[in-house]
Amino acid sequence: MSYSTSEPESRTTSADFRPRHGFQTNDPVLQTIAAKVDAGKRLSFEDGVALYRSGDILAIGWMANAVRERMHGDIAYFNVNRHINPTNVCVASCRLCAFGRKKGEAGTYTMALEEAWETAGSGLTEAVTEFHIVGGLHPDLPFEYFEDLVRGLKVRFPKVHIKAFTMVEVAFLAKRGKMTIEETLVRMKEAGVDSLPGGGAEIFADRVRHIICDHKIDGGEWLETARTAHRIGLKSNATMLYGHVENDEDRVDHMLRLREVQDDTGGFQTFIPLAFHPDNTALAHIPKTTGMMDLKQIAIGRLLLDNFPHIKSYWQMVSPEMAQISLRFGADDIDGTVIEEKIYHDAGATTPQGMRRADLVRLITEAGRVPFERDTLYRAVTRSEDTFTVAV
Ligand code: V47
Repeated sequence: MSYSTSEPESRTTSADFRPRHGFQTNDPVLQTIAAKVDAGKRLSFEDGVALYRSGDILAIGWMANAVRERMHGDIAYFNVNRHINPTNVCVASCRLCAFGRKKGEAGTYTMALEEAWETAGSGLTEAVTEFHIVGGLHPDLPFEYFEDLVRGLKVRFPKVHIKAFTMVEVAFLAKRGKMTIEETLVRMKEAGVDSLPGGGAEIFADRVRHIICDHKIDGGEWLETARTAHRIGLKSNATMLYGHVENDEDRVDHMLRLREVQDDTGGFQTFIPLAFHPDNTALAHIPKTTGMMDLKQIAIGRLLLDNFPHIKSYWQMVSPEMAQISLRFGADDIDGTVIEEKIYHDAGATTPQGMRRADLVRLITEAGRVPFERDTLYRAVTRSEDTFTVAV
């Protein structure tokens, strides 16, 4: 298959945007927030908390949908991607995680480079445009392993965008390799990393991080690593893990800290709220998130993060059905084909491992949106029988 791409600006419809339905709520707090949203004014910390405390999901969804349609019209983005997790060996022991395992424990794996390259090409029935690569913090793998992994992928799949390594992995590899964050990112970029995924952000508040991931870099270090990536020209995403021990204030604080960095760098592309999956983790006693919370999270993300171009409802995480409905509650992206997912499936996810391109198109179309195949940088992908082109 072949593909080509075009610039995203041409697809916005802000000039002629008019909400299609009237806004209704009896809640005076939401009415005040709606007036701000309508005027394009930035929402405050207190507004964010008030949105979480409200049960009026239709009013919240209406506002988020209005913003989403102002930015993207009816377009809903998806991509054809493949996840690769080179190792599950991890020194961190995060309570939130069911994927990572200590060295020597049962069930550990580390891909040889040949195996990783072979995995990249397997299940490739629809010509992926992105490899999404994240893994454990392996105590012994040298930095060169990751450089060689990326270089080898670029040689074998020169057209495929490599979105690789979370801020947490970058900081870990920097420390182990006795390099600065910037040196590490520059070497990764030279090897062929094109952008960074948004993982490892969890919740920035120290109190929460101490409970769910106390061996990881702290929130300030995550944000500083993102700033550095953006400064050297690497775009990234940003995630937020919700539905565990955090409260409304922690979530709002997390998003406002992201918004602050984005004001300075403009380097974030997409915000991805991730619903916590408790099975097989040290926090297995925590109940799974509910539909109400999942929808609210997407909508509030869209409303608070006024400087983020995209909000993704990751179908693997919230289910294809919920991702589809999210396209009317603030989301403009549902992620991609994925092909092989390990992190959530180890934590009890019952979603499929991957979806076909046609399934994603159907989900979007039935939501009354217009499916738009994007590459990682949101350029249009045009496919022909046996190849694809990205308009630049
Ligand atoms: O960083 C780990 C989370 C993240 C669990 O950038 C868990 O396009 C829920 O970041 N329950 C990795 N979440 C995934 C990720 C991601 C996914 C899709 C797209 C993009 C993107 C990024 O998954 C981790 C962590 O925050 N995670 N364990 C769990 N039990």
